[in-house]
Amino acid sequence: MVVKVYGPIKAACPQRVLACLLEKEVEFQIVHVDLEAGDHKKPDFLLRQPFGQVPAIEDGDFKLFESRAIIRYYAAKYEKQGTNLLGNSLEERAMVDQWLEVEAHNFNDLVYTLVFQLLILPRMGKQGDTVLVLSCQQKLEKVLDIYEQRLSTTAYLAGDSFTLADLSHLPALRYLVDDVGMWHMVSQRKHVNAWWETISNRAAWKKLMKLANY
Ligand SMILES: N[C@@H](CCC(=O)N[C@@H](CS)C(=O)NCC(=O)O)C(=O)O
Repeated sequence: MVVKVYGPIKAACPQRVLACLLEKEVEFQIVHVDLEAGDHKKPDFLLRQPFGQVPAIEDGDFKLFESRAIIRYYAAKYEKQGTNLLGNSLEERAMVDQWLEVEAHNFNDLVYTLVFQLLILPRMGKQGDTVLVLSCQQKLEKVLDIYEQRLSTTAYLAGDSFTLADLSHLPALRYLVDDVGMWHMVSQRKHVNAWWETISNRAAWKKLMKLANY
């Protein structure tokens, strides 16, 4: 069954899902949703994602939204296929969940705000809020210091292998490094930088970047 992924390939949250499907070697079809045209707020899309956001998936009769719920689902559904993204023991899985929660609650919103203020608003001809940018940047520095500390003890966030916890960071990290001019926040931290180099060079992520025309 080919999984339909609704969302533009260039948006970070659909990329989280696509990176997971590529790691798990699951066939998918991208159904483009035009955010600029507001297609994600139209009634037929709201039936798939009532909050009017991307991504959403359709897998046969099964429909799901929320990118992290989707990646957890596919990592479990195809546990024995492609890369093991969950960890083996209960404790390893708990560590994956811990760092997935950190990504969602401590990391993602800060990067999302920076991208919105520095990239999306200017594209719409509006100016970003410099006070908000500075405050987010300062908070993100502290978060990345914690990552630096963690990654000085393990190669990946949840332990010795690449898991959903690392994968989930890729889209927002790419925006930070490539699009909002904050490469230094990663490069000046030895272990965060080595981690980024390793995870962004994975075949699945490179394939997605090629598909997205980066
Ligand atoms: N928690 C949601 C967040 C989804 C989200 O923020 N999607 C963004 C694109 S990355 C979006 O749809 N933005 C347009 C909007 O919110 O109107 C998820 O992870 O799926």
